[in-house]
Amino acid sequence: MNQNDNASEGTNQSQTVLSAAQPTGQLTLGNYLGALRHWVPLQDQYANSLYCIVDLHALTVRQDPQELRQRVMELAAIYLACGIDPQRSTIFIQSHVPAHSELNWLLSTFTQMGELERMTQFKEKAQRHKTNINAGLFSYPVLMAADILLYDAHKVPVGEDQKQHLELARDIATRVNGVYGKIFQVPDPLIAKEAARVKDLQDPTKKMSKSAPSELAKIMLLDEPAKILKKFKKAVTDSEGVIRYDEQNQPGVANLLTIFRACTGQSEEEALAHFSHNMYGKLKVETGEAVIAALDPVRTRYQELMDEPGYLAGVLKEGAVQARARAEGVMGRFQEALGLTLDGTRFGDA
Ligand code: ATP
Ligand code: LTN
Repeated sequence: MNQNDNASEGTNQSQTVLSAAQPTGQLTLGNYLGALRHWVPLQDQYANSLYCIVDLHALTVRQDPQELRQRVMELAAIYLACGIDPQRSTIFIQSHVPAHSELNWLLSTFTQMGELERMTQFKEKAQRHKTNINAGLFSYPVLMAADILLYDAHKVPVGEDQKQHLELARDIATRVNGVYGKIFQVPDPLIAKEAARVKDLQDPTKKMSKSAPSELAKIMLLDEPAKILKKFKKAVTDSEGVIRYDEQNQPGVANLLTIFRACTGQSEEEALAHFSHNMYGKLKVETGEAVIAALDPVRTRYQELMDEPGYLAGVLKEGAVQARARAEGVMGRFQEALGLTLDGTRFGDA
């Protein structure tokens, strides 16, 4: 992982890591290579890790309630199957910790409309959705800032597409601290050096997105091996006929090389040497095979976990209890600073 230039000082062991994904459908290979697979080793490097299932963010698109419940459990199983260890990390559902919504409101009063208007993800999504461009979609990054600032997170491992949202979280935290003294920890993004933006297999100028309408465009984490191979065989490349790493002119080939390297651990030189004198067919098949090998243990473990719904519920319940307790410190500090407490408390608090 690439430590941000502004990374704050301090030992890892006393720092907190937080990240999240939306329960909006099965995760893609992009989510895995750009984000989730990096979460696992961070558990060894940092004392505290929190991994959230952001169901409130998912509501920016209309969800079927039954399906949303199912997807939350599936995402919890994916977290565990990827190697997030509930003994060391707090795994929880965003809406089960009401402080996320409360902090979201408070932070929205420290966020300028113009800042949100500049968010490229909002602009893209607003264009794509066409209808139901709701205020939640617009203020989505404020809720994300709340997720992070609520736990004094130092490091936030995410894919490249979240960089702008992280910048906003930093700006909001710095702004609040400038007025009231140190209320929030200013978080640093942790963006992977490799595969931080896995591309769509049918349009390699776009990121691989779980909401892409074309099935062939995306590899889902739980796809059967035969399906994975088929999708790679149909991946869009170009007519150059040469395997080299040129993101500008050969984005499809560059994407396949990136995925191949992320799944095999090979350097750019090794991968290029491996495929020298070969045609695209071999690159596609071997990339597919490398992905199958990388995802196989995740799929197997996922299936075992989905047969244990009681265990999954227990992990999420314990996670919510831990997260609620942790959120109290920051919320108390901020409420006090804003003048929302009377005699140091809020009526109705225990
Ligand atoms: P959508 O694609 O539907 O907009 P998403 O997959 O981007 O949703 P999340 O599920 O919240 O949204 O993403 C979880 C993590 O995966 C985030 O850290 C995000 O940066 C990362 N990620 C998503 N897509 C990619 C990609 N194509 N390459 C690398 N990382 C990605
Ligand atoms: N916005 C992110 C998901 C997300 C997140 C977070 C990531 C919501 N809250 C807090 C890291 C930390 C996305 O769309 N990928």
